Parts: sequence; structure tokens; C-alpha cells
Amino acid sequence: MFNLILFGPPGSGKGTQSEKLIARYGLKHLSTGDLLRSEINRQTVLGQAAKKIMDKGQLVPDEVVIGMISSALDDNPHAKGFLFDGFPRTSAQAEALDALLQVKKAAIGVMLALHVSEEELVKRLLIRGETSGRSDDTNEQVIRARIVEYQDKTAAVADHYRKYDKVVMVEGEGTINQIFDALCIEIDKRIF
Ligand code: B4P
Repeated sequence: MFNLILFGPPGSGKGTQSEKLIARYGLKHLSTGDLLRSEINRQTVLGQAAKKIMDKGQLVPDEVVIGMISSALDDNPHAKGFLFDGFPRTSAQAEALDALLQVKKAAIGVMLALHVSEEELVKRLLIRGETSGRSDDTNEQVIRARIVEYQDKTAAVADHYRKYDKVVMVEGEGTINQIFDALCIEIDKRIF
């Protein structure tokens, strides 16, 4: 089983690259952002609570997203591997993920961390906000709050995986295909 974390700040291209990577490698895509938006669209109790938090640019509580990932792992017992997109976003989530995978006698193969400048992130998310219907993309203040949350709580997650020598930085600016090729080179080194 090959498990990959695609890491980076909001707007760094995680969702965009995940679509292409799962098509090439046949991994099961687990995006906590997508799972939360699905709860919001279905107007579940969880979704209504999550929307209020996401609209402020803050992170949803650890126990909520860890519960979602735990269920998703159980729902896919035959997956040949998972691509985690937008998870883990805190040190507590990273520790929980390690424990969940250990139960399945699995581990993270690599964390690919996309590097993109703050101005480029804001530009991309404001452009997406014009068409995506995502309320967290339309307001520059909320976008900047998400970047601050990333710096305060999420950036440290890379240190967790650095301890195991699992982190590879990848340039996240350039064309979508250039970045995809750079990601594939790193994955191929580890699975072939
Ligand atoms: P996510 O859904 O994870 O979304 P994101 O980080 O904003 O975006 P992503 O990084 O996937 O977007 P992409 O760059 O692909 O999170 C949303 C919210 O959910 C969080 O703020 C939080 O509240 C909550 N949440 C999610 N997971 C959580 C967790 N684990 N714990 C707690 N809370 C959690 O795309 C951005 C734009 O850039 C797109 O329009 C794309 O077309 C464009 N783009 C991509 N690559 C490009 C390139 N190379 N050049 C130009 N544009 C590009």
C-alpha cells in the first residue's frame, strides 16, 4: 500500500494536482475539504457547524476531521493506497493518522509539500472565488485568515514527517502540467 500526503497552504494546488495524481496512480483520494463541503451541501448538522468555521477561515475541530478520515479508511478496505489532500492540518491530526494507518499495518510513504508565494495564493483563490461558489474564496480577509491558520497550525505538520525523513518540497508555481511532472518524478522514485 502506498500512501501519500499532498501538503501546502490554501490555494497551493493540492486539489488540482490530486485529481491528476489519482488518475495516474489509482490511489483513493481523501480530501477533508471535499468531505466537509459534501456535509455542507447536504445540510447535515456537522455541515452547518463546519460552514460557520470555514467561512471565518478557521480550521474545523480535530475530532471532526479525524472521525471523517477514520470512517473513510474503513469504507475502503481494498484501496491500493490513499492520497491525503488537506489532511493532516494539525499535529494532533498527524498523530491520529499515523495511529489509524498503523492499525492497518501501513504508513505514509511520502509528503509532497507544494511551495507557493502568499501573493500567488491570494490571487488564485480570489480568481477561483469568482466561479466556484465557495464562500471562503470570495473575501480577501478570509483568504488571508486561512493563510495565517496555515502558518500557525499547519506548517508544523511538515516537521512531524521530517522526523521520519518523509518530506519533499516541490515548486508549486508554474503550469499545472509542470508541477504534475515534478510530483510524479518524486512518486516514481518511491514506488518503482
Ligand atoms: P480545502 O478544501 O483543503 O481547500 P484549500 O486548501 O483552500 O484549497 P486547495 O489547496 O485544495 O486548492 P487548489 O490549490 O487546488 O480547505 C477548505 C477549508 O476546509 C479550510 O480552510 C478549513 O476550514 C476546512 N478544512 C479542510 N480540511 C481540514 C482539516 N484537515 N482540518 C481542519 N479544517 C479543515 O486550488 C486553488 C486555485 O488555484 C484553483 O482555482 C486552481 O485552479 C488554481 N491553481 C491550481 N494550480 C495552479 C497553477 N499551477 N497555476 C495557477 N493556478 C492554479
